[in-house]
Amino acid sequence: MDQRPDLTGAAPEGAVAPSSPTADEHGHDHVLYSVEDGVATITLNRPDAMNALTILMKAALLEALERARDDAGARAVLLTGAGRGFCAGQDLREHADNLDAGVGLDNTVRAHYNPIILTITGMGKPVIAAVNGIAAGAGASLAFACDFRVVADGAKFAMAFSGIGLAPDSGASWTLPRLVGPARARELLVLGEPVGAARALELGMVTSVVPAGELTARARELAVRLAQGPTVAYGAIKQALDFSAAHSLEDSLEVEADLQDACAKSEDHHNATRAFLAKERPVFEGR
Ligand code: T3D
Repeated sequence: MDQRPDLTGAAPEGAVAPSSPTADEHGHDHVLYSVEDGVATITLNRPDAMNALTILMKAALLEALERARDDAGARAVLLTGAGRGFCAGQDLREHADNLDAGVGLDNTVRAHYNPIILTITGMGKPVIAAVNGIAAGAGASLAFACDFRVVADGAKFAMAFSGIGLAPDSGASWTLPRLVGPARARELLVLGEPVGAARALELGMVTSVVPAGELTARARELAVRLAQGPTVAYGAIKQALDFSAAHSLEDSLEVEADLQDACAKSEDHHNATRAFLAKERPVFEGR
């Protein structure tokens, strides 16, 4: 008999039907999505397990990120965790079951983590991580893939991969050196020591550290400000930086020229230029 756990999220016989495709057999939504003031908030919602990522949860997170990407009413995205953790990375209970069943990683890195990271980095609008507590393993990688990290003063980052005999995934080998430099990234990934919020700020891993009680308000403040900004230009800035990270100056100049042409066609650019000349404050509509 197949001993592998059912990772499809399908309800076992007799269970309450899920309330949505992202809910478990008890009707509990593992990822929440809401939009207010132009900001899509995505909340990892398995607080009892420090928001560790199961297959169901990874599928739900990817769905929420794609929804935010395609949502014209959302011009910035806020990613946070429910409870005292941001995200403890891969759910190790599910992982152990997979190891016992002889399926190893069950292709989850390629099937889930990679598309999640590419959807965050490829999002044509700013993504802010509101890091409310520990971000470990792939949970830290999720935060590193975002454009901004607003972090509660009690939060920590733990590059927990080596602690369980794994190498980094979810882009940490790409994002972390770009945040802290190659030598520090090597140290953090090999030694796997947790890094507190204040040290993370010193190292350049995070945008700002705020008192825990102010995290939601401060992260939202940044997100709302970004949601009122020139969305087309923000998307182009992200594309230009990602491209230049792996290309020559000559090639990057070409891409900058193309992106500038696209920005110059945006209504926001036309209106902001007129507003400057009229000595008025520009209002950006995100198009
Ligand atoms: O498929 C693949 O596996 C490949 C992908 C790998 C990517 C990765 O993310 S590898 C890294 C995996 N994550 C970790 O190694 C972190 C493991 N967790 C911890 O080290 C600690 O739990 C924390 C430092 C995150 C928090 O510590 P603490 O003392 O504040 O809380 P706790 O008591 O350890 O955890 C609270 C509960 O969350 C606890 O459940 P319980 O005992 O009350 O029922 C704990 O088991 C659960 N939990 C925490 N992390 C995970 C988890 N459950 C499943 N998976 C986890 N990753």
